[in-house]
Amino acid sequence: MKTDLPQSFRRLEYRPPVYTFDQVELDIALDPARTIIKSRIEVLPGKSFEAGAPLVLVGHELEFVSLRINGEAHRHFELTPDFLTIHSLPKEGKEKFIVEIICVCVPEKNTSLMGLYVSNGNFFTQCESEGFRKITYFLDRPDVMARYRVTLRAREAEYPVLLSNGNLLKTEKLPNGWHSAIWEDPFPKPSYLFTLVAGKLECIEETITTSSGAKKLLQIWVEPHDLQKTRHAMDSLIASIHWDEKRFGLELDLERFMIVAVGDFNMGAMENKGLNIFNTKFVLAQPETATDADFANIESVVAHEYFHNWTGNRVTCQDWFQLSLKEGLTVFRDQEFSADQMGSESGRAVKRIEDVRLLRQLQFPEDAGPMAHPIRPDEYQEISNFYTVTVYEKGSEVVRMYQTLLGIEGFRKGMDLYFKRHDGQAVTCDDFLMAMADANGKDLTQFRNWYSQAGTPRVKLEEHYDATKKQYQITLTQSCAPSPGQPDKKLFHIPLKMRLITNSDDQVEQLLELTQASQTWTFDNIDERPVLSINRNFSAPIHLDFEQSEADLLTLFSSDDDPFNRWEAGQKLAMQMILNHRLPDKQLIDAYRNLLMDPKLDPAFKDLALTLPAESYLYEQCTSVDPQKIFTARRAFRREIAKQLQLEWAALYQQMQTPGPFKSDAVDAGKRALKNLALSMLLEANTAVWAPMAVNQYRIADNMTDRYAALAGLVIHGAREATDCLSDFYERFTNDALVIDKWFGLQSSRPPVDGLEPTLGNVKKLREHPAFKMNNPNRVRSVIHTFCSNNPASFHQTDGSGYEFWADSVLALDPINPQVAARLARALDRWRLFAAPYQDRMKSALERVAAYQTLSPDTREVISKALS
Ligand code: 0A1
Ligand code: ZN
Repeated sequence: MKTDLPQSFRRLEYRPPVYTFDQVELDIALDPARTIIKSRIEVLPGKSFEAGAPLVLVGHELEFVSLRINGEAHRHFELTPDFLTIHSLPKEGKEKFIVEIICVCVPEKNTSLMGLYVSNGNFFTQCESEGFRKITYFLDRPDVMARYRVTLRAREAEYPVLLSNGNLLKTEKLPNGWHSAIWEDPFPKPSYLFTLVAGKLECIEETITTSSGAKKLLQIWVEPHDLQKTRHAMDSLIASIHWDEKRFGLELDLERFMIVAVGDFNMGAMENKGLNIFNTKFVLAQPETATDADFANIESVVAHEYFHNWTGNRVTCQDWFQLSLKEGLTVFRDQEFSADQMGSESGRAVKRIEDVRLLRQLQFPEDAGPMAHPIRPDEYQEISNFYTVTVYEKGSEVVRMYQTLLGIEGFRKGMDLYFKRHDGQAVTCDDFLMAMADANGKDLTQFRNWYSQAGTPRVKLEEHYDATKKQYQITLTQSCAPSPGQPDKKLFHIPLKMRLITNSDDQVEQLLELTQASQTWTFDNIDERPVLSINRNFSAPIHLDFEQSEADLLTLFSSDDDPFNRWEAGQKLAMQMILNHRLPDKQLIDAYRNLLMDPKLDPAFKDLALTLPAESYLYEQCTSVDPQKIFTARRAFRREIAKQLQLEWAALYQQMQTPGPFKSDAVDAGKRALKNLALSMLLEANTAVWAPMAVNQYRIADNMTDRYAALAGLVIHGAREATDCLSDFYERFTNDALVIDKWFGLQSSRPPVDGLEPTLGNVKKLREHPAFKMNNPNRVRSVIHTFCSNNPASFHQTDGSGYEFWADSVLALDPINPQVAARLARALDRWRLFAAPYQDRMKSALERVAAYQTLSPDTREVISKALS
């Protein structure tokens, strides 16, 4: 019977597979209109096997052609849109048997970009999480790990390059202009790590020697015209390989490792074994076309995918509820790598601040909204909706807390034990926790609650100083608000790094472990009232409720030796004032000035210290958000800093110039960041006066960071010169899709400017622009997602026009690409947090989308959870 109720999958319903696969042979004849897939699978009884059990394979949007078992045509099967159920197996399935299936798929019609698809005339696949079922009927689940041998066939003139996982065994010319390549992957893998690529591509390559003395071939494959933009990705790959050997003793296990770039991709990149597929955005860069942020992102995504080779591929997930096992751990590893690449302690701190900013801007709202879920979710309807900032970024924070609790060496011991126990297996988050606990003899029972509970814990802090006893006390009380399906929360194990700042400088950093509802710590022999620096380096991902005086915050902001907390104190001061509609007072302006002019401080740190908290983070501090009021208060606060420090900004703009040839290192990138903040502040202070300087920077820039920053400053501040520069930018870079994405994105992100047409009108025009393509995720994200998720003051209008645009866009995108649509659908998640006029209109827009009968399961889950 067909039911319209969405199907839910539950973690506790996990059963090991009934059958499992040993060797898998695929023979794929590639044709955009009709690709023929022949599979030959060795099937064995699995852990849940019972004699006579049918073999149930999943398949989606496939044309079934034939089935053979042990070489004979087999008729005992049922075929439904999603399953091929095979009955009457030889010897009741008790012994190994061979299944051979032929089926067909249509890559050129595949706009979902899951399974096998065509992008700019070339073939690519995306199988995580459940894309392999769109290529052939299979046990498409991560705990079925098989060895693959793959034969690819295609017309040679159109598809000269044929790639798949592992090692190339053989290539051959075939009749009628076809050719073939046979690839074999020596490592057993789940189907989500399978991939193939075919087309007109070229590569740069390098040979390196790894720690054991083995030679490895590294290749980066791109469309021929992009070849000169691959150097940075290659350097990042080599650095990642060496870093993983040094930090974790993990060596590349394949003879060759390839990266391929594709312009149509739903996510950032994918860690397929030995053949990573990347969104072009995270591969292609040269100074003229990519910003410093792009360079840094490429370095971290290349590292992330490479690190998955061990954390994800060698040891994979038992089921998709365990996604954070590989993702949280791998994000932690890439964050640590990028921090080390900064080349200094202050650089490490800058990276940490950037990561925490992102967490608070994106993950804290998620954790407080209708899609809140533990890093190891208990239930999902569509797993692709759970590639979230919670699973990734909060997951990484949880891994970081092990390191905080166990120390760097203890953490390494835990990692070593994890690989010793589980190499080649599909395991759970619990297995990881047990490896950490056993390797260190530490009881981590209560730490488990970080995996099972959603929501950001709150820690309330009360301090007391007794001058006569020379005693200082702090009391910490933890709580966590209810989240969907979790009304009551258990206590968390929260590691808090702290230090008492005193004039005598005699206190050292300590680690407090908050495990009870409320705990008090007493510090003796404290001669004068100290200033508390707590949750240093953001040791726990919590909300801290601590009414620290402005005087203490100013002390921390000017002298805390923990750079994270120094930054944090400044953020807190600014946040409190903005939310109270206050402008920065003289003391704060003086503190900003001293910080900006301190020659010992890293320019990148200064840039972050003077960057105000994001609007989305400010929303989370309120009970009834008026986005226009918050925008106005934040902007007024910023303008005041800009005006009061205009001389300093002008001086910094000069001091931070980086003469000589362009260098993309962290030092010069930090200088550019601060210089461009100075430019933006000058434009904020007086647009008309400073616009010519911005135009000049735009014109003479030899790199995209400076050119884009100048253009952005002009656009965002509504300078009259912006129009000409925007046209010039489009013409200069017409043929570079990633730069044109920036052109679209910048216009969509323009906040309201007095006297200018609201941004929505322009966004609608951009959607009609000949270069706008609804089936290219990068383009869609740069126009639509940017407007709906990254331009709050333009999006949230009392007339609801932004929400209507959102609803129209979700409905238009959903039939083309459900994953990209479902992500856009999340833009209204926090609707209940807003003041009445906004909230009512958001609800109507959500209901309009919900009323659509034919929504994809992806979008349906997001919308129905938002409304529930
Ligand atoms: N595992 C990848 C993320 C990823 C997930 C799903 C995809 O399907 C569209 C693509 C990529 C990572 O963590 O990098
Ligand atoms: Zn990942």
